[in-house]
Amino acid sequence: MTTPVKIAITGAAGQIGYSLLFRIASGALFGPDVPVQLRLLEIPASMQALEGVAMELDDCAFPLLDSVELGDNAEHIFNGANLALLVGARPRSKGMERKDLLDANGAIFTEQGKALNKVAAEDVRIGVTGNPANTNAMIAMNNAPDIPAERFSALTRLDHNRALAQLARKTQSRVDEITNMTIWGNHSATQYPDIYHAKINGHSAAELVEQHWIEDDFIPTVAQRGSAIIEARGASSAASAASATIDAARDWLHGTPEGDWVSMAVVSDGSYGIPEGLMYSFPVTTQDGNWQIVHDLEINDFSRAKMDASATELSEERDTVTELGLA
Ligand code: NAX
Repeated sequence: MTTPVKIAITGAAGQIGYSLLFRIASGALFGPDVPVQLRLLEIPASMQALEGVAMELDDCAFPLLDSVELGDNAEHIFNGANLALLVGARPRSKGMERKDLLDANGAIFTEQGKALNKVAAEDVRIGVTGNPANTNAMIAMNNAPDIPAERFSALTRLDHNRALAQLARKTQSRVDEITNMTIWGNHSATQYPDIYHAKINGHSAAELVEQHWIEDDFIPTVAQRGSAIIEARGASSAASAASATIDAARDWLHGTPEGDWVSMAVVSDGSYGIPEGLMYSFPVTTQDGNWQIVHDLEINDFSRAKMDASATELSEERDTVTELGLA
């Protein structure tokens, strides 16, 4: 029998967790032949809810679900994890300043980075969905000195998928006819969805749409999609965020198709003038669980300004967490 993969998931009793666990247990991430062991982390106050979720996992009788471990201790849950999906985070509550949010989450991701450093498997990959995802991932990375920095990534795949869907709708094409979409920067309102390199059936996407659509419709719709969903649903994106978390991990581990790339927030090596060490979303190709930033793309002035604005925001977040002693 194939050795089961150990997947640690934090915030497992939350809304994203409620979609994510069942899809992973049914084989959506590792395919129909690989058994999975779920190791689920929650805070003490949510352990009872997590037990309910685990009962439902039992009741699905998933053939691929080898075991489920629940706990509120990061070192216990991360023990031996091959993949850690860090979804749980402290949400912004009323009256909370950005700095307070970074502080509260910094404490969580400092502790989890240290725990991963101590007990995760040699081959661990760590995907951060919990917001502010880019900076949380940077904090975890900086607190795990024995894990290579390239093993950390923050989720901008939901933004990437949203961009594909909007472009497909506008051009009356199918999402699988679109390649080379890019999200640059932070998973926040400053993100820059870039279609200047995207292709639809091999043709330049930017030539098929008007510039004013890109500026006045496409970019704001993608960047503000999360708020639009909260407005409509009364709750933040959950199933789509879970789906993107799976897409991101699957493509990271199993590779991108020839000629295409995906967007992942990864540690900057200074490519495209983005300050080193920031967790910034780039176009990347992946192979055998490793990613590489796509180099030498031509960047026009419009793109440059937007890429820099998002880098500035991430630098400010980094300054704040550095002042707080978290990174
Ligand atoms: P929920 O509030 O429904 O669930 C979060 C869960 O995390 C809760 O059950 C909570 O008890 C748990 N938790 C909090 N601190 C924890 C800790 N230290 N260890 C373990 N568990 C902990 O939020 P949900 O809608 O599931 O969203 C989860 C996170 O994803 C949020 O930070 C959210 O902002 C973020 N998102 C990120 C997206 C992205 O594209 N990167 C998009 C969707 C989503 O907004």
